[in-house]
Amino acid sequence: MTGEMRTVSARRQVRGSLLHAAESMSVDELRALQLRRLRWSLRHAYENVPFYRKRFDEAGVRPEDCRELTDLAAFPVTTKQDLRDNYPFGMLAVPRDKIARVHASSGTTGEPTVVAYTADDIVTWSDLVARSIHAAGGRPGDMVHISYGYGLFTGGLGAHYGAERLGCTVVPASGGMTARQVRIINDFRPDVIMATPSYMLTLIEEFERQGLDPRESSLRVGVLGAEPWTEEMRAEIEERLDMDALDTYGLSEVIGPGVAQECLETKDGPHIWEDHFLPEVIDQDTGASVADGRSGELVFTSLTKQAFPVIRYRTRDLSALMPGTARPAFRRVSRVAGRSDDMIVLRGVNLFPSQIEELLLRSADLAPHFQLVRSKRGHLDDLTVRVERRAGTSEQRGAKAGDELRAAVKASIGVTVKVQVTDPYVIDRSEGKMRRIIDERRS
Ligand code: DLL
Repeated sequence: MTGEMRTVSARRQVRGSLLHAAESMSVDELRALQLRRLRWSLRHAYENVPFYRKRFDEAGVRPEDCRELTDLAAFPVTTKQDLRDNYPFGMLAVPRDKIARVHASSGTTGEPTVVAYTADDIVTWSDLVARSIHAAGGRPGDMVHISYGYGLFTGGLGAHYGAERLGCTVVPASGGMTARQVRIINDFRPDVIMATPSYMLTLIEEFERQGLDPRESSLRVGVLGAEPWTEEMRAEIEERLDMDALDTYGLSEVIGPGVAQECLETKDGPHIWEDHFLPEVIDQDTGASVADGRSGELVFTSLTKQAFPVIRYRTRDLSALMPGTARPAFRRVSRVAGRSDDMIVLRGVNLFPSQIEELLLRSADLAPHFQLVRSKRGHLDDLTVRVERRAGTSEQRGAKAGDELRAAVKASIGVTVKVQVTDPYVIDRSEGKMRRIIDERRS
């Protein structure tokens, strides 16, 4: 275990470039590295986590049965429920006193999941977030304003350590106190901002409220993620802020931010840092492997994590694996439409909030602030899209845009929804991850 641990944090750089050596590997080199690390990770989990030992034994597989990357498919998957069942520290693969940090996510049901890091894991994580910020266009010496929440959420501290690792000046703003954040951005003149896309909109609006032109701000690059967003939202943010907005993807159980990052030169979806995380896509119902390019549930196996290895962790995120472009050896995730938990099944039709976002942002009269309210009429489920008309749009034009949105939803998703167009500034603003769905059916 120690041999692999040492190589994990070794940081080689390509001469004359800020690219990490791994970023320019060939596919063959990457596959060989993945196999070596995968075999280590399976053994590490089996030998040190009773949960994995039991699961592997029940499935009749041993770490040494993994001779090819495809052999991983024979190993059992791990679910969020498994992590909850082992709350708080049952999934740790190192003694508690070797843990340098814990984070936790509260999840939708309120039951927390704990994740943990050794000091080496923190170095790996920092390297990967540094690599991500760099891929997005951040450079050493840049000032990075971090609006992801600090605390048990992995966003704030994950981004912070990565930005420091890259050699940036970090402004640890965290979430909230939006008026003060705008003041700080205006005064300090940061180059890069890290925030959820929905909070980025909140900040843009606050700029305008303070009489400042967001396009005049110093911000050059946004590293935006932690929630689903669309190409239309990217266009909105880039236009209103005059900066490049890049998608960043990650989840606590796998490491936090720094799992996959979109590159500035191609802007075509996040590249997965496959030298540390082996991705698979499976059919949600049958669990069978799905070929690259086909949609399904993303599954990750950590290849280098010490404290909290995850083997075939089911993310519940729906996506597809696409070939690498800007970093040719690393596959990309197609835009994550959302978690299967966020999928609304309305009279038999599946629908994600991001599909509504895409349609409503096509209207010049509707603002990108919306919520989906689920209610019941008799036995029938209803869905109301609450959306604001833009400041400057008349009530009448807003109502017309609402009618058009309803028709567009019917035409492209195939389901009838209600649309309620409100006055501007009525819908709650995001301070982090935006809650899009309000369920009134049980109240
Ligand atoms: O949100 C980690 C993170 C922090 C990622 C900051 C990026 C930036 P969790 O709180 O565990 O971790 O939530 C993870 O958020 O499974 C997805 O459903 C969703 N998610 C994260 N990034 C994206 C993205 C952090 N770029 C869950 N697009 C994941 C769509 C995303 N969904």
